[in-house]
Amino acid sequence: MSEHKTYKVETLKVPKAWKENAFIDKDKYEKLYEKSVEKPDKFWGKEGERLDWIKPYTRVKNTTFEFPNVSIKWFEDGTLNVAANCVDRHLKKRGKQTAIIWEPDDPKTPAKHITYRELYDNVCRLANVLKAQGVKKGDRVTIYLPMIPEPAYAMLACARIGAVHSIVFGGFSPDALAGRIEDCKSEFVITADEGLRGGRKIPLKANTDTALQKNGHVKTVLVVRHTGGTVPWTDGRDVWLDEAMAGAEAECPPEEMNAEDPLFILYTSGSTGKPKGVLHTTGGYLVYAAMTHQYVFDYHDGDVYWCTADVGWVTGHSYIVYGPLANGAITLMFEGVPNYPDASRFWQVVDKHKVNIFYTAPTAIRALMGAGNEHVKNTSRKSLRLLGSVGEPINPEAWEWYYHVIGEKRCPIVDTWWQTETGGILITPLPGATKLKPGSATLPFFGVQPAIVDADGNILEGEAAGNLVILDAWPGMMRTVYGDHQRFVETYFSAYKGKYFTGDGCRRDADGYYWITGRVDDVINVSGHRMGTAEVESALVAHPKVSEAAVVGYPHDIKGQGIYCYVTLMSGEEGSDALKKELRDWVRNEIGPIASPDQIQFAPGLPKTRSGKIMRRILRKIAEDEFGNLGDTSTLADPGVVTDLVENRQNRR
Ligand code: 6R9
Repeated sequence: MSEHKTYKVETLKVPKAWKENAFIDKDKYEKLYEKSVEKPDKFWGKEGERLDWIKPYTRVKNTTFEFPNVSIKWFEDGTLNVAANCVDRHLKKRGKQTAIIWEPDDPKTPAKHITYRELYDNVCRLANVLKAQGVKKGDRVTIYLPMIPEPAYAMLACARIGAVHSIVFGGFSPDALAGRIEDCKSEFVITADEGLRGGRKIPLKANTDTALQKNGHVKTVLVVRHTGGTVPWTDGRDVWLDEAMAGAEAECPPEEMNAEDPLFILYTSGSTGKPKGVLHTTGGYLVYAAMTHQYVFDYHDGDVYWCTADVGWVTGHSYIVYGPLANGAITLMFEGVPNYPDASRFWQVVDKHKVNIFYTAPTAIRALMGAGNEHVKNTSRKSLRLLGSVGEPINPEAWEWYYHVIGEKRCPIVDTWWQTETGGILITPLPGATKLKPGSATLPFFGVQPAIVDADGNILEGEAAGNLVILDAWPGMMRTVYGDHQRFVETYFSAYKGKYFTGDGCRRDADGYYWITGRVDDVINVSGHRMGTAEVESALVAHPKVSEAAVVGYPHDIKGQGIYCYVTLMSGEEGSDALKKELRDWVRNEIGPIASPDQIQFAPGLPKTRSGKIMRRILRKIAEDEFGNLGDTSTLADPGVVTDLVENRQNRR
């Protein structure tokens, strides 16, 4: 990668061309930011007007972070419908405009352009199918679909009738799906015959059936016919969605929802226990998703906007579906992967659909950078105006490559920091306002008050490094953990009382710019996918030959972090390459391919304190190949285990 080293951007001033085009310049950012934190009721009261309300709100902000009485309500006496805001209200002006461009996995399969009128018909029909199956306001609907237009129809159909969707990423295993169906007691599942990614089929319907062997309460499985592959079928429970929609009416009145009624649940990993059902509600979430989509991506009417995330993650929720459609945008959904049929695929899609705004993850950028510039140079990319990054810290080398090679120095890069819990982007440049520094997510969005605290929770001023917290509420934030408000309060508000704790470490430089350094808890970020080390550990110990396991992250060139597993076997069992493979397959099966271990080290023992706590600090160091500096090991019950761990380390550089 030496050819990239010659680029060196320290601080990039906002060029005139960006400023002229943008909604927000520096002056406006500073004035509005101040207003947003000083007079939040006034600021957000005005912003709320970007939506169509059935009954306008009179109260704007009613929130407290006070432990343990945390309570978040925005626009609480207003009513509205999310689907009406994302679809119906655009029909007059944009009925014939494309809402969704769908680009399939195989470049030889024709793309689809779905207009707002067609989107309306599909959403209404699907909403009527749900109703006919008995789905009522407040019911949970689990969606397990590939990257085709149907998940967008399904999300909006749920929103239209007041049902709460819970999307499960199509790469998750039957077990992971079963757990998520169980947790929210969902009686309805929408899936497809098969998914398609990089030419490979994913047996979604078969996975669903496996998951449902454990969930007797599911009444209906709606199945999208996508690849046409044969699937197992249960009469009386399974329904082909195309057939049901063909027979359904294309009109369905939107349900009047309170601003604080639930919109969706999305499961995400934490440092302990099972994934949490993050709950987002209706009014504040949509205001925030729409506003951030407009200003961060500087979205103007007619722009073609492409976010490469999967709808199974929060980025897909807020920035493929809800934010863009609330703004009447043209949003592209891509079924495939960056390197199929080859590493030019992203840029070919950009050229094919004249994409103006492109939003992806650092892991994809690093992988494509590694594939070589010839895969970029054979495309034009002239349509691109703005580039975005999300999911993990972007290393300066990848930033520079993205900026110079992909954007040809024409496109600002917005490095957007946020979380499933935050609902939308919190720290980010605004393209017409913010000087860029490669690797920094820069400054807070309107209404967001970040702070850096030390281990005791003292707020640090000026240049500082510590843990990132947010001091006050914003409209897009999660409201609770589904079914477990106590867990919500404990997880996010107990470490630093009265403050929302992000789980991320952070540094602030002399210009007040924020540099996110990564998770400080036992959450790892593998190719932008977030997972708890505890989840991988419990998958491993579920294997009959495993007695104990400890999992840590370690730096990985492409994935950001790799998964390093220390495994202690049951007595009498012998470690071998065959067993490593078996364990790898086992974890893929238990959680999904994204959790596949990169390194497995068999260990006779794990470093524990006398009270039996595993000292992960030591395991992280060894996984990083930094064994020369293990720190204090004197509190270990048996310091001898460390010698063996170092001798048999897997990641030697
Ligand atoms: C949107 C999303 C959240 C975690 C977050 C942080 C990391 C996300 C980042 C970033 C540095 C960025 N993260 N964006 N770190 N710079 N621009 O990714 O949500 O899947 O919940 O992950 O991802 O560690 O805490 P989610």
